[in-house]
Amino acid sequence: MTVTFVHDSPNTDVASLKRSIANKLVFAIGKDPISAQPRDWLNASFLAVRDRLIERWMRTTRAQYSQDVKRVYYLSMEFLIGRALTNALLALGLYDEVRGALDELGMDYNELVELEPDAALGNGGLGRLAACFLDSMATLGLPGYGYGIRYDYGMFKQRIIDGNQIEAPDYWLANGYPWEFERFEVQYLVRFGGHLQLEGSRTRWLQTQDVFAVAHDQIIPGYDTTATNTLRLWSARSSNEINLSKFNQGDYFAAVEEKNLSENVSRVLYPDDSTYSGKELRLRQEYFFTSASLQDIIRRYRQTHENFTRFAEKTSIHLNDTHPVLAIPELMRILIDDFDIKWDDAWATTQKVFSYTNHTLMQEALETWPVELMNRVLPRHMKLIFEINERFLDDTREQHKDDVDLIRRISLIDESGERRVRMAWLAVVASHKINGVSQLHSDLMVQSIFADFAKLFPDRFCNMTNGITPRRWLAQANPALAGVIDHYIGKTWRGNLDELAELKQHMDFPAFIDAVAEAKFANKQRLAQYIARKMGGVVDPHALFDVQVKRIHEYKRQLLNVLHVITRYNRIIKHPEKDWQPRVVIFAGKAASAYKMAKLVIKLINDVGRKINNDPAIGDKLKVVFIPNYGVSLAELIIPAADLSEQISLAGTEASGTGNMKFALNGALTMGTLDGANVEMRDHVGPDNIFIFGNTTEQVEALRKKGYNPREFYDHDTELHEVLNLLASGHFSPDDPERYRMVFDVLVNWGDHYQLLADYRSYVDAQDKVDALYRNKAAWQRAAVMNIAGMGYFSSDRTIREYAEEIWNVQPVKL
Ligand code: B1N
Repeated sequence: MTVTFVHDSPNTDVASLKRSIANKLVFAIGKDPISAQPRDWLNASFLAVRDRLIERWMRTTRAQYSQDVKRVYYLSMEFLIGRALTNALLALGLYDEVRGALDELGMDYNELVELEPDAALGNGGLGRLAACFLDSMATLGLPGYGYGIRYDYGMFKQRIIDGNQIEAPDYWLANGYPWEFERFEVQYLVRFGGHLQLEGSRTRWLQTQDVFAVAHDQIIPGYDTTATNTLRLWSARSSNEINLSKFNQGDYFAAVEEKNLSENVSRVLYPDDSTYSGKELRLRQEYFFTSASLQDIIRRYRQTHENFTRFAEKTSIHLNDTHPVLAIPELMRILIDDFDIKWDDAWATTQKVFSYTNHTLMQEALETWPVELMNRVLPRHMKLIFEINERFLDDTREQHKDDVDLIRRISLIDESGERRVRMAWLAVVASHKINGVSQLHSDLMVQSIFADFAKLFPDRFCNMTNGITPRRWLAQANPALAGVIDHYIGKTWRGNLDELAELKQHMDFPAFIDAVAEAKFANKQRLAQYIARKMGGVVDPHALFDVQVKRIHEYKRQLLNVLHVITRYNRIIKHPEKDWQPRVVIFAGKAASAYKMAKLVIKLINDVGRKINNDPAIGDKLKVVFIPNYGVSLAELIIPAADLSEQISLAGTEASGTGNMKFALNGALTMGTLDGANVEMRDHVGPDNIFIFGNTTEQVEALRKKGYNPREFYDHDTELHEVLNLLASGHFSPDDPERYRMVFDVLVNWGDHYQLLADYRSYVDAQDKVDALYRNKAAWQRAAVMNIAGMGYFSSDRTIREYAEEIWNVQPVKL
């Protein structure tokens, strides 16, 4: 039987949309227009827009089935999606129409969109990259699925009280989330604990504690295409609603508690970025979503295939860092235990299916799980990992005689102390491709953490430089600049960002340069208004906006930025008569809740701000602002308003960075080290249009080898000396003069791990060059345009095309 379906009101003119929204309000939300609140109108708009995505979605899914396409599954613990409404409207080309419809209904679009919660199911760059990748996969028509966890609580909300970060839970689902479809019928059992029983050659995993994973789907629209993809997130549901025997014995609380405990696995996102916490619940989360995803992937494959011979031909599974690495033993388990497939065949399939992205070289981020814990929580997987390891080490021994030191280093089990499983090693051994996220990072990766493996498997390692979606990060976030660009080169850059290079041809038109400058000024006014409204501070949009927004982490060196701020403050105090270039230094970012030093840096920024902002001798020459609760939506407001983008991590520590790209795309100039993707950005915008400072990775390494002594810099640079002394003196913390003693010690006495003092002079000198160039308005604007024009390469469309061709071997679906 074929069922035909047509939307009751498929039209997309203002009148039809108006009717749809009103109908949704009444018939889906159940509200009388007379008493409806703005949030009801917003939800009605979501539903009306969602209706117009659904037909595309179903057409795409049907086409994928009928063409028996190869699918790519992107497994990620984090998807930092942000808001969905404007993104969907721009993808559908219905932005003006829905605005118009709401206008006629008496609602203000700008006010309504602010009510949509950010889907903040991620920490920072890694999670946002996954979201940009979903956008690009859909836009390119690739059959790509995101798989992750539907956390009840996303990234915590940050409040700043007396200069301190205070965390509050982010219950983003409080008002419902009309974008998602809950799939009660798509449920898988995920098992934990229990024990193993051998029956002949067969291993049985028995007496487990089980939890259901329930699917929640979100439509991912492609831009300017009917191709539409799915993000499927798993939520935990207790397998035995409540423990009836306890209930019957009268212990009501114990009965309900068990249910709660098992459902905790999808309760909350771990707020750690680039670090690793090693908590049992985290391991359970990792297995929970990879197991459900694998079961779902296999179910989908088996709808059209009888056996596994073509599984690898039709399936690519990408591991976003090591967090989903348990998918490897999980696939082996399913193939061997559930489908009776021989080890060698199962392993060959596994190696063809998996690929893995490494996102950091930092030791503290590398996941290693104690064997004891793995044995307790996932005994079958631990056993499989041991066997994978044994076979891998045997093979290697054969080829490399008995290099025992090599074997010790590459073993999947770290035996140096408490035995631990090295998840990154497992990912490398089981994947056919392993990539870093910028050229520098990929080079360092094969020289450092994966040096042994790069010798064993040289063909597996490659680079995929990160990118960002121009739809959200230019068209949506910066309509003012997007409009100017449209006027000069047309609108198709949204789908082909290389076209921005055409802007260079207009460089000598003062009208063009002026229009770009006017857009920037309007964005700065917009941000200044936000700062005034939310924080009560007054900043002048004519000043240079110098912005560092990202997670607070020592390696990102927000503290180096503060040292420059204090330097500038000292200079102004000494020479108030000089003609200083006014600056507003803007910070935003969250600190992991247990990260003491990062929290102290937040306090310091706020203390320094309070002192400087209230000093009449400083006035408008220098302001310091910390904007609370940084996230995707705030980034869309802040980044378009920046003149200067601070990308100042110690060379060799930031794998790529993606904020750096967002700023340059919006016409900010970069103040950066030769780290991560900054290196490639310099190549694309030209060395004259970027401020590069500080030691290179090689110099950092050499300094470390020879024995870096920060005190030499403290002793020999009088300006630095003064800044550090002022910090330690309690000048910025009269209420607690000792507060920043530790900061001084970290830098001067305890080794200055991230070499701030070594880069200080070069940084401050580069900041002087910024002031000089900013005074030459025409020269600055040209450099800004060269940044915009040079950013085509950093579209995530380019990145995803490279993954599709070089790693996944997937083609677009034909529609
Ligand atoms: O991934 C981004 C890069 O642009 C950044 O340079 C990099 O720092 C970031 C453990 C991480 N690396 N590692 C993480 C996140 C959460 C977690 O629990 C590690 N994030 C990055 C995209 O490639």
